[in-house]
Amino acid sequence: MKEDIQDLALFGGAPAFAEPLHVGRPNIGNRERLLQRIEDMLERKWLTNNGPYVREFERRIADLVGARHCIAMCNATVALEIAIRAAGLTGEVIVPAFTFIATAHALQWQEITPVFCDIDPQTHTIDPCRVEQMITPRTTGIIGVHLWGRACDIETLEQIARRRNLALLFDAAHAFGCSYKGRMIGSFGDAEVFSFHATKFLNTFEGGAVVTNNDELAAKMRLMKNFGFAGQDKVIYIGTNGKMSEASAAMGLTGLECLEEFISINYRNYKQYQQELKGLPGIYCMTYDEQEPCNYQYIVLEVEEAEAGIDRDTLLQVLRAENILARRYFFPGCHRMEPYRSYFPHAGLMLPETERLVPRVLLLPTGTSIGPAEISAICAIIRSGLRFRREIRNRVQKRPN
Ligand code: T4K
Repeated sequence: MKEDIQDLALFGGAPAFAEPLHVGRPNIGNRERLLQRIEDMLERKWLTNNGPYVREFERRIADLVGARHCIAMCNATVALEIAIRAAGLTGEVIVPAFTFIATAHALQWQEITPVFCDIDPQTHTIDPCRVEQMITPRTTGIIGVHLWGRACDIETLEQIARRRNLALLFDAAHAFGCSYKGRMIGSFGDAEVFSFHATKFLNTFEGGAVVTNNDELAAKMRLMKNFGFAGQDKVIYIGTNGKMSEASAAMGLTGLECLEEFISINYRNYKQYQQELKGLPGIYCMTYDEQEPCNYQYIVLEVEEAEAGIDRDTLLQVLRAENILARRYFFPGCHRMEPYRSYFPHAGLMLPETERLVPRVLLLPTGTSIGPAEISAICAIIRSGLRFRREIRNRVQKRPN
């Protein structure tokens, strides 16, 4: 353990980890099962285009989340684009600025303006009270994001959408395996979109899916993800290539068999971080509602500089020097990235909670490739970071970037 200032890598000690510890390390699942599936796939010589693994994966996902339809896709960004188009969104759509850039880009890509809305500082999700204020005659929809797997205030968003006649979609990229008031995420709003990217709780290497109870929407999205084909020589709609491959679905099916294991490891890691960081001034480890099923995929700290005596970015440097590659998701907020910062240079004025949060959030490594000893070492380094904050601040200020 790093008890002394000389032990910290910033002050000449050896890094705590010889190999980097990443946020977002993939949960792999049972390799033998995966390789067997790949072997079968090669034998079958059916690699993509709605193959048997994709169909099975879609069925399993739909059953698990209690939705009538699951349409598997090549990634969540394309899935969002397709859901947005199929739902008929145009003009302006209200989204949180505190999300991964894909949520906003999926709109702008189709020349729909993302209107950035502030978040609730407790949940980090879109604030329904603010949503009402952002509606204009050009607004056609709302996209809520279940950030970190914690559901938006779905009920209130549904009421607003109904009352104002708006479409309601959810970016559920983080929320596979999570619930809202006892019901699995996946059947709310007009449609919800999961990501199965390598870094997600369940992964298909790259991948995503739209889940919906709306038959018409589902049929449209199935066409759209396959160039609009409604038969071998018949195209009836504009479409793109959003298909998931068989190898991806094989990975997803294998992961689905290991979900309980993934959750229990994530939960164990989460409880250990909570325990070991408890009571540290200015370090707040985000909590999950343990009454709701949840994937516990993200360990999210908020660093309150005034109390901790160290700011988030300095703490990040302390960790990085030790080969702990913590991340500042979702810094600096979509509204401060291009093209949005040029389009809406003053958007931040409408986003006080987002602006307050983005300099504070830090994500720590978790998942199946990290164990109790590593978490103890990470927490000890954070404690040392706070203990030696004055010396660290001087050292970091002197370092070139
Ligand atoms: N909506 C939301 C709210 C999202 O968070 C995302 C994606 C989307 C929509 C869109 O979903 P997809 O279209 O991607 O399905 C990563 C992911 O690429 C992205 O999927 C994810 N959110 C976002 C939060 O994180 P980057 O730019 O941070 O990726 P990168 O390469 O820096 O990797 C992240 C960390 O994961 C690093 O510490 C390294 C580690 N890693 C990554 C990969 C790919 C591994 O250890 N192994 C790997 O194979 O975006």
